[in-house]
Amino acid sequence: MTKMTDPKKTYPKVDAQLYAWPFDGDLRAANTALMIIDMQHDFCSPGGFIDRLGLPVAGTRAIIPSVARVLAAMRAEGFHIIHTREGHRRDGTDVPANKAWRLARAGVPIGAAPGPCGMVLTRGEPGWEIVPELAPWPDEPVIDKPGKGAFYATDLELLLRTRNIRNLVFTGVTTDVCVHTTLREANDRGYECLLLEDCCAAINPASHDMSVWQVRVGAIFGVVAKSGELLRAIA
Ligand code: TIU
Repeated sequence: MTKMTDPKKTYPKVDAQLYAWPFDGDLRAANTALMIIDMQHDFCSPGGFIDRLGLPVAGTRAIIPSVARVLAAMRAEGFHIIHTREGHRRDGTDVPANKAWRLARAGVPIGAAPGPCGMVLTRGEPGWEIVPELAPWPDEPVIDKPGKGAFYATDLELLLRTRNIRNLVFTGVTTDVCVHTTLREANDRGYECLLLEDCCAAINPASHDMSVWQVRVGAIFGVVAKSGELLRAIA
């Protein structure tokens, strides 16, 4: 089980770019969550959605140990941990027509022709499960989302509000799609966002670099650090 949180313990700021994070120095386990975005077989494993599109999963798999280190450290200090999964209802009633059409066009239709990980992006299928190295603990919320952003059509915002969470640490895949969409949604809602650049990955490394740059430049959506900086602050 998660360690009891000392609500008053304040950690030093994280040495991030463009500024030391969080902006006002209020970094506590009680007001801060680790967001682990979509570390599912569909994005990280052979036979999953990305692999069936003919795209490499080496890059998304490669971050698993770094995310696991941050997860262990934040669990040990009693921080909130929130996992997300992209996936649809088995009957397909929550799949927008254009998403279904695009995936069929790409040769990996939702709800048809199961592969080694089952039907792609479908709740309950093996490919939809989170990789075992990062498996959620029973008391850690898992947000099931039908789209790229974790705020749309989910109870994430309600959950953050009822827990008084204000700071969000972003990890997961893919940097340029679901991580970026969720980070942008969070920033607009006033959440103080930190992206850990060595704990997220895109299919295309150049797109990852540009997505990280977009956050770092002008701190337009938040700030960027390597996981070592966060681990140093909460050690
Ligand atoms: N999790 C996530 O980023 N979903 C995607 O659809 N990613 C792609 O890279 N397509």
